[in-house]
Amino acid sequence: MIPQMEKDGDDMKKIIAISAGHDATKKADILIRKRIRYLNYGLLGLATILKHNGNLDVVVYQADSYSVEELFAIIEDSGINLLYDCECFLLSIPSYYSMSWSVRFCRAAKQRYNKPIIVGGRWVVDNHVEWVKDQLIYADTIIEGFGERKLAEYFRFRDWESIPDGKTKCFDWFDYQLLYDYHKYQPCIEVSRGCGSGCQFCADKDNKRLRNKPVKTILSELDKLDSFYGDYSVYFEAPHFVFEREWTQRLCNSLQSRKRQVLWRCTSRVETVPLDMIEVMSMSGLKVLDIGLESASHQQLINMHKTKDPKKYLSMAEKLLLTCAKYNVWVKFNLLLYAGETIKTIDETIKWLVERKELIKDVSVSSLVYYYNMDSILELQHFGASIPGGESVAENGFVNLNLSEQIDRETASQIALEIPKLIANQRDFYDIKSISYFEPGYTYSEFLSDLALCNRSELPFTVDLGD
Ligand code: B12
Ligand code: SF4
Repeated sequence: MIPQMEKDGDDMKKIIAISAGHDATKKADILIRKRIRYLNYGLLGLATILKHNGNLDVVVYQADSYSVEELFAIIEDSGINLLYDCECFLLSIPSYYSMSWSVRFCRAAKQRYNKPIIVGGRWVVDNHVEWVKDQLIYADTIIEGFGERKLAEYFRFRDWESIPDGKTKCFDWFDYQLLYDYHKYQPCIEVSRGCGSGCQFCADKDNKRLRNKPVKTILSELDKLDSFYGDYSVYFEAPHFVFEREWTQRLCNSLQSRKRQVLWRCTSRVETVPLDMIEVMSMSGLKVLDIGLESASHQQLINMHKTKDPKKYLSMAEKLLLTCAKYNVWVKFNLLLYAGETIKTIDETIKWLVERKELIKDVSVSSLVYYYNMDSILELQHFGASIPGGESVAENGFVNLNLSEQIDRETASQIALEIPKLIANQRDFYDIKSISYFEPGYTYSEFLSDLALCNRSELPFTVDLGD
């Protein structure tokens, strides 16, 4: 069904765009987790196009860790009467972890308000529309892939064919004022999409990377942010930030000549960061590099198709650490416990990290998850991984795998919690999250008060307060 936007008096009815929540964890550090806000910039970008290219009235709400009922209450409290003011719901599902929340949302929204519900989110929906339909029986329309042009067509923009396909272009900007409570989210700027570097565990491994967006577009986005954010840092979003040399030089020069200096952060690979440019990047505001190191075990690096030459790879990682330390850029490593992991491979990784502990600000460790939209599981099984008995990926869209006979998934998740404690204390954790993740204005002393109520053994850092 294609809606005609209804006019109610002079007011056009609103499109209510929702980023699906995830089930609130009962984890011991829940108070701190609630201060970390993951912005669904894919949805905010779509809303910006609906508003500014289609002249539609749209508001974005992030469900974060709120229940469906809490979210409805937040929307109503913000002045929207869902029964009378809402034209339709757009639901963005950012990962399979949000599926169960989405099932509850669709049921409640349909039964209570009976408005069209349009669902998207390519990491979940693509190639599994039938499965998603079976789960979300109250959803009206499910849209695969990038949403820019498809939503323009759905809402009958006169010039919908002129809206670029998301495969070919990033968002030009985000209108943060469309996001309810935007001041609780640190802003980001999308720089590139896709990657194609082939890491076996990653959903973006075969997607072509777009070249970095023009520096002048980034500068105009920063100017907009200056005008309505107080103190802020910015995440330059790209699944794999590639430092195209001339482009990076231009970006750094431009950032340095701005009146207001903004700290920035991005995610990249060990081999991609040009060490001879760290100094200039640091001077331009680069504060955190998130690096997908993934492992320091030679065997595991090869298994996950991260590199063919682990020795060279780890020596590059070390040089990167030394250079970043010299120019006061924090490095956070992302690590993945992968198929075929053993006590020996984990020890190898831990030893490498601990020997360089003073140079590493933090690590974030996860254990292999098999998602519905990944390649066949055969290669993972060949390395010794298995789906725990009685479970199947079609149940929830993901399964936490046993990594090997030696390391089952419970052991893996315990190890994933222990490794960061060897590297980071509460100050490191606070520092690294305060760039781009914590709610703006969340102070260290508020963090310490929240920390006092947490169970220390379950925190991903040590607590070192001299008490
Ligand atoms: C950047 C990123 C993040 C960012 C921003 C997320 C975001 N949604 O914008 C942050 C750091 C917040 C993040 C967090 C997480 N992420 Co993440 N993330 C990525 C990454 C690197 C790129 C995402 C991206 O391309 N964004 C760019 C925008 C433009 O694309 P998009 O979000 O897909 O939006 C487009 C379409 O999906 C569609 N669309 C979206 N919503 C809607 C709604 C409608 C109605 C329609 C029609 C269309 C539509 O149109 C959009 C514009 O084209 C990917 C892939 C990778 N290489 O690792 C992983 C990835 C998406 N993340 C993943 C995961 C698991 C997570 C976490 C759950 C991690 C965790 N365990 O905590 C959290 C979940 C956060 C949450 N609130 O749910 C997985 C998802 C796996 C899966 N299939 O479920 C991925 C694929 C990585 C992987 N493991 O391979 N992530
Ligand atoms: S470099 Fe990062 S984004 Fe690219 S395929 Fe590997 S894990 Fe995915």
